[in-house]
Amino acid sequence: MIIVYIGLGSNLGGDHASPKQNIVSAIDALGGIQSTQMISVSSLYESKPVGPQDQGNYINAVVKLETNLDAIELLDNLQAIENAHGRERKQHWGPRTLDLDILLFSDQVIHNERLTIPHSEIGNRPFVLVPLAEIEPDCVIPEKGLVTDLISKLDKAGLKVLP
Ligand code: A4P
Ligand code: MG
Repeated sequence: MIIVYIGLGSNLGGDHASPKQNIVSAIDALGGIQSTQMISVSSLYESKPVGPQDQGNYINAVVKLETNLDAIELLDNLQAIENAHGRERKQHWGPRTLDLDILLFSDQVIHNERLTIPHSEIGNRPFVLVPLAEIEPDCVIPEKGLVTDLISKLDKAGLKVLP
């Protein structure tokens, strides 16, 4: 079994759901992936958008899973869950009902046409690192270092934990 961390993000509702409801529903769907178990779930966090500013605030969370899938099989499952939540791909870093990113896949470094792991922006994003550290304070990110050291270099103002 391999330990993986998935970053969840949403800043658009669908017909029947808010961004927060999209995240809650996606966490449920992640727990149902074949050959995969949910280990832990962070709090939900709200922050201003990184990238284009003419979009709403994001809700983010991180989950820890254990899986027998390989990284591409896991990505296929994540993209199916994104699609089931009304994901449309229009603008890079633009608004989305659901974004599921593989942050870490064991301690592996992967670069191919479909995957970059660790996620390319992981070191710059408090809305990823803070929930990751909440569930795994000793987490080491390959090629970047200890999650808590990375967090100490970032501006965390504006990142709010949801009650
Ligand atoms: N891909 C490559 N590596 C990975 C990986 N580790 N995990 C490929 C998942 N997918 C990966 O992604 C495009 C392609 O990335 C996929 O087909 C997959 O093969 P996408 O989700 O369709 O679109 P995108 O918007 O171009 O890229 P991405 O990586 O999802 O964007 P980001 O970097 O996640 O940024 N602000 C706040 N506050 N919170 C947010 O969550 N998110 C974004 C999106 C912008 N601003 C934000 C937030
Ligand atoms: Mg993505």
